[in-house]
Amino acid sequence: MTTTFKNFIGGQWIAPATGEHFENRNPADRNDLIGLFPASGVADVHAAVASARRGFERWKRTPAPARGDVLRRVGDLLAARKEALADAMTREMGKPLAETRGDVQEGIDTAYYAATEGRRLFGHTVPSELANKWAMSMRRPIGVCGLITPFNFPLAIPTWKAFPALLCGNAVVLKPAEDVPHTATLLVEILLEAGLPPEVIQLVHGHGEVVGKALVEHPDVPVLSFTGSTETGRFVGETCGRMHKRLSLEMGGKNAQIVLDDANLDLALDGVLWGAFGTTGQRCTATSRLILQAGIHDAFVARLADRARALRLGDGRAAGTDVGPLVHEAARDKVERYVAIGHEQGATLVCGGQRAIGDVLDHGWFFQPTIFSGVTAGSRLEQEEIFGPVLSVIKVATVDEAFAVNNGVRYGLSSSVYTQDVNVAFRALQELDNGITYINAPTIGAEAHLPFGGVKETGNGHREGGWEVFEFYSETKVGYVDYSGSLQRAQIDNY
Ligand code: UN1
Repeated sequence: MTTTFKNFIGGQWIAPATGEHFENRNPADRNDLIGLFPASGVADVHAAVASARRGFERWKRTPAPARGDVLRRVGDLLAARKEALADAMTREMGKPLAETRGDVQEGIDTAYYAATEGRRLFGHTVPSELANKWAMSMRRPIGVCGLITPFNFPLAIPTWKAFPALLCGNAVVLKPAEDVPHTATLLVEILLEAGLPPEVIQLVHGHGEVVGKALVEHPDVPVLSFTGSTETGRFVGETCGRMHKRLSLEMGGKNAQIVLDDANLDLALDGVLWGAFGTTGQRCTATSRLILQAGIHDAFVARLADRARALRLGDGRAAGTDVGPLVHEAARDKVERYVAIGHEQGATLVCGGQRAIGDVLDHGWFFQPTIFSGVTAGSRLEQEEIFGPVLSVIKVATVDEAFAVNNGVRYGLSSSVYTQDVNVAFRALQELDNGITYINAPTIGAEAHLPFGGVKETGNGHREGGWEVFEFYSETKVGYVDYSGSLQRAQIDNY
């Protein structure tokens, strides 16, 4: 029996006005149909926004500590259901259970962090330049927030956006990626169970070109947060710019791990394997470039190839699996196109480069962990985001050259440097053009209570996570109270 899932609009689970649905299948086994999900239309988005506006009127009057209490209960429920959520997530997007458990944990951390923020949401009180006048700032909710989220962190990224948005007193319309509608459904169930008033959250499933677009273009959605490709982000940015909307963009990456001659090579090896092939390379923070100093280059590549060949591909729900499938056929096609580009451009294939086949692997979108060496800085393989298990190795002579190669791409999310030299480590923190730099750790591993985001074409200056995100989801209001009993003219009377 196939389950047909619904949207959550207007305080109830409801079928889409279009009457249409799309299939959600397990990428590790395309015969496994998870269910049918709404292929919603513009009318569904309009109904969701109208309802969210009602929800906002009520929620914005709920004291922030009480809003935080709801999120604390959300954290408790996520913790209680960690295993079931991880299983559902692996089934619909493929990464191994250890990783989906981590994904849930990131949601739990985000919930508890947001809950405590309900008792802070600091403004400032500062002295006025005039006597007997009070001057302060405070934070106010904004309205309906449209959240468009990707497949690779099906739980964590919706929580990064929704929890601070809700804590700040906004209502939310969530449009999850078509590949992971089930996890989003489970998350909304938890929000409701924790006591979030129904119209404060809306879930609209469907395709980006229809549902995402309608949300971005809706005049009653003043705040948008989007994680996805730089190309789609450009459309979202143009529309939001024209409509004067507040927008947070989190887009592509071409992250590098630098290994210098003095590095602890065992550590660097573990780091690059996890950074490049964890989540099958489908993280914004994935390591897709390995910049090696000449002294250790050949030995390191040889050891890395042995380790990469030994990674076990398979169903992420099976014990012993290191690397799951790609999320869908188009993702695997894209990886294949880049492997062809690597060959055309004269890079040397060190390992992988093929679809992974045989037995259970034939049922899913598997691709071998792939490494190219001899990749030239500036070549397409070195410059473009692939979002798959393909690592490009670039050989450099000096630290300066390594830093220049790291910075020579249009993206700037994360970077990593393996060295024992504290001076080089601190130089890297200063000089690498990324939102996050790791020393002696891989390019992935961001924690929920620090700002997450990138420079250049990765983002538009905003950060998710940490304390900064609460500024994005609230508006600064300033209050002056003059208790002098006379007209005091700022900038004039005292000067
Ligand atoms: C992403 O890469 O899309 O740092 C998000 C990490 C995770 C979040 C990554 N905590 O890899």
